[in-house]
Amino acid sequence: MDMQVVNLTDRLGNSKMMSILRIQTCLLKSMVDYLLSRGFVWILPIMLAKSTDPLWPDPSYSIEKRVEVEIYGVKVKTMQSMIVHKRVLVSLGPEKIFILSPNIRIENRDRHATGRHLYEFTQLDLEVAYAKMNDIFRLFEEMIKKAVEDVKKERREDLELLERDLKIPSTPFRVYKRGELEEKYGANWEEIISIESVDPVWVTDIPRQFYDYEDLETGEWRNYDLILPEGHGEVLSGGEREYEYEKMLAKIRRDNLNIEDFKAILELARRGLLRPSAGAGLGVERFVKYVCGLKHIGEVQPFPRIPGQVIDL
Ligand code: ASN
Repeated sequence: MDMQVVNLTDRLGNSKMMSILRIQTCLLKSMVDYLLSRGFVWILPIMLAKSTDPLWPDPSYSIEKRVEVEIYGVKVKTMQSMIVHKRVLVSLGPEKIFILSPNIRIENRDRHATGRHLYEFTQLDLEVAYAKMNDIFRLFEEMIKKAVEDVKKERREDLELLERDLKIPSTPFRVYKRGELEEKYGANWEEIISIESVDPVWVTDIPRQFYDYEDLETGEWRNYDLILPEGHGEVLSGGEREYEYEKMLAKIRRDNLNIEDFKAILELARRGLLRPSAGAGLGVERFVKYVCGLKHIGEVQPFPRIPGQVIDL
């Protein structure tokens, strides 16, 4: 799809775009209602901070540029994810929080071809103090199932216009270990499992950023991705979290990160104030792409943010 020249009159007035936006509205309302009914506190996003997600080391990102700007004589980064802020919030403030969080990740321009990457997107990002992996699994399974049911009930005509035959996912979703998938399918496991599945599947034990919990004795990472069926691929990542000072510090050093960037969260951990927690973020545009059965994620955004393609608006 050529998104270089976006004809806005065609794009925004188009009945397909209107259906997609109505479905997106229905999904967001359903998920927000679900979280509020379970006692979550709705936090507003922040966009500039000294501390953000390093997105490193992590095989799923290929960041071409990290955006830093100077404000008031201080260097800040644009938000890559609010993971650090989420951890601080559930440690000192409410124990269950969510944010509709805009993230800027300047993915390598080659990624326009995947149909799944954006350089600006929004995640429904949540965190729960003292939660474990299975608590987060059950929460997202229920929330996703309900959101799909609501769309089928309330946006039937829009689904018809998009010629989308949408299956209500069966829960609980299957859980795989990354290692077993790698062994069976090789490096391309994510794509293959996504194409072969009829329901979303959980994949656990993925070596990545310092903040996800790693069992140093067994080598197991208590984190997870959620992979959508029909080739739509990964839509969510999350994990149980590290909270011990020495361990976190050692991992930050191991990853060659700048300790200064994580000063605040390290200080909380050092004082024993960082609570154990678990959480995850669901990519809103990817979820909408799946529910609508679209080929390219750029179709979801009124003003597409496709890697390598900056439009006039
Ligand atoms: N939101 C994710 C999490 O909760 C982090 C990310 O987006 N990289 O783990």
